[in-house]
Amino acid sequence: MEWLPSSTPVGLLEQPDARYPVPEPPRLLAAYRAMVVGRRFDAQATTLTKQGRLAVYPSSRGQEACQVGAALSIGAQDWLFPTYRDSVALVTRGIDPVEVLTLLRGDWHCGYDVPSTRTAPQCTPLATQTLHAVGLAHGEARKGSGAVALVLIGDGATSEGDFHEALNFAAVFRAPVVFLVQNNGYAISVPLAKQSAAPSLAHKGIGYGVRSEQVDGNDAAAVLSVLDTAVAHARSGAGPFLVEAHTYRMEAHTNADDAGRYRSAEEVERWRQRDPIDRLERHLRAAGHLDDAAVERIGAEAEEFAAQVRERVQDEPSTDPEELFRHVYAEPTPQLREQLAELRAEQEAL
Ligand SMILES: Cc1ncc(C[n+]2csc(CCOP(=O)(O)OP(=O)(O)O)c2C)c(N)n1
Repeated sequence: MEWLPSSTPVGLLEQPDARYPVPEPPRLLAAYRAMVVGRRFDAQATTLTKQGRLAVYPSSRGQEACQVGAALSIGAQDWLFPTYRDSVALVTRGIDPVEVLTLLRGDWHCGYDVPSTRTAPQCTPLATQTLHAVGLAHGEARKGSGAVALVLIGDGATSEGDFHEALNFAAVFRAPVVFLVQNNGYAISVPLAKQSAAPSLAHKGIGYGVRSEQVDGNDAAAVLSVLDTAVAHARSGAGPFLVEAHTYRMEAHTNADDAGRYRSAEEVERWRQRDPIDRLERHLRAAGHLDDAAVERIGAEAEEFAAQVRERVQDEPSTDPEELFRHVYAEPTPQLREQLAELRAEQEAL
């Protein structure tokens, strides 16, 4: 059955799979570089929370193959709809890393320019961005632009009604949208087994008539190859595609969470053995595409990237609290006017 996802997640790094080609070495090297830089950026952002420079940061350490795969599988004309956890995907897409962190500094709702980057603001309410992505993809199809929307979502968010409405609408209207579910095992402290009884999250697409596949989310070659297929499928007018990537969140939900309370150190260690960067590095070295000098050079590049972020984030944001009240309604409601007056009184009393 062409429509059913594979019974086991597609993997390519350790064994061939006739249905999915291994991406060419230059692409895998680009993915490796982006994963190393992304991980260093992620660690830097976590450090900035400890210094009080960022309010909160949801780490994606361990999920780099999904993050980088998402950004590299679409082009500049396509749209990306990320969640709060997808900062590494945005950095890989070429968005200024300090602009990516602007929201987490409490400076603005979104620090980057949405229309020119073709990247929606990082979405915190679970699954609402799936509907935005489908609507936008449908609009692009009607314009005949050839653009595709790729929407990122977590395992827990597939329990939300919005996700199901989005799948249904996308299938009926054959919208050019790709859903990438990063199944990282937990919705904060709730394991997948307590969230879903489906045989796989990829099966959730099938009931709606959405072509679906599951992939080893810690295998960068497989993630890229399956996403290539999904994006080509959507772009050709064949309709939406859902990819479930099996991965693991190595850190806590955010820096404010204690993951030791709901999962074992042995479980975390098992996943550390399947680290996506180590696996791609081993593959590239064995094939003669990567050596010690290149690894060192990329590591130094990642350090430099983090140093720049660190330095630039030291500048105090120029937050104007009244911005909260702008762009809400064309005509502010009486309640908003009242709240704004209260804020002004508080500011004056300071
Ligand atoms: C509509 C909605 N309900 C509840 C929350 C609170 N919440 C924030 S993150 C989260 C868990 C999400 O888990 P998952 O979708 O698996 O994504 P992950 O954080 O693992 O990347 C919850 C319940 C929210 N943000 N939005």
